[in-house]
Amino acid sequence: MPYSLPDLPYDYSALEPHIDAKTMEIHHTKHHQTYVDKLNAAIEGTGLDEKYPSVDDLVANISEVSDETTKKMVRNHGGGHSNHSIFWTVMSADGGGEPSGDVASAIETGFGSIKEFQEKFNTTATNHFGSGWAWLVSKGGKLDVIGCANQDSPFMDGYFPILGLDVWEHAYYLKYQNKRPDYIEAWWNVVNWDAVNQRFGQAG
Ligand code: MN3
Repeated sequence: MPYSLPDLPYDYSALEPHIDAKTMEIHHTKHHQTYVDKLNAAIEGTGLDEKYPSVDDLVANISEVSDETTKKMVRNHGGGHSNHSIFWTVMSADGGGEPSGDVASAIETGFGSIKEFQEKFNTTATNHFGSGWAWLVSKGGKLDVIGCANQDSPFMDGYFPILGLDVWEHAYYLKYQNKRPDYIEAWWNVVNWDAVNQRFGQAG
């Protein structure tokens, strides 16, 4: 079965005023939909969607795609589909505040403190050159913060993505224009720490 656009778990206006409704609507219905459509077109007839019903598994196994053109499409559009599907779920109208639960303890162990983690994440997101993402990831039980170019997925490098921030201009330009740091600061107010804790629990 072809991949499909997931519904958002909230209204387009739910993350206001931190992320505006127009940005959310365009981001979901245009940008994310296009990743899904182009991924489906690229893998049509390959059976990859049958072998990997979860796009996360598809991008984690991208090395199995031997045709270079198809591989490039899976990298860009499969990565885009996976990244955005995670992104929507780690935000919430009831988000923000301090992390809690197991992920909070792991962050304190891994980075020294919540503050040091957020500083590292902010620096990675702010300084990422061009389009891409900042991620809190897990590998072998160890947390790290990494930047990914374009729509590259942490799964492609063996990481499990726990929390991600889209720093493509399409994610913030309508409201924040060139002020990416303001967008990053506002975004912490919508981080869904319950969902982040759930993802942390799923990480290997
Ligand atoms: Mn995006």
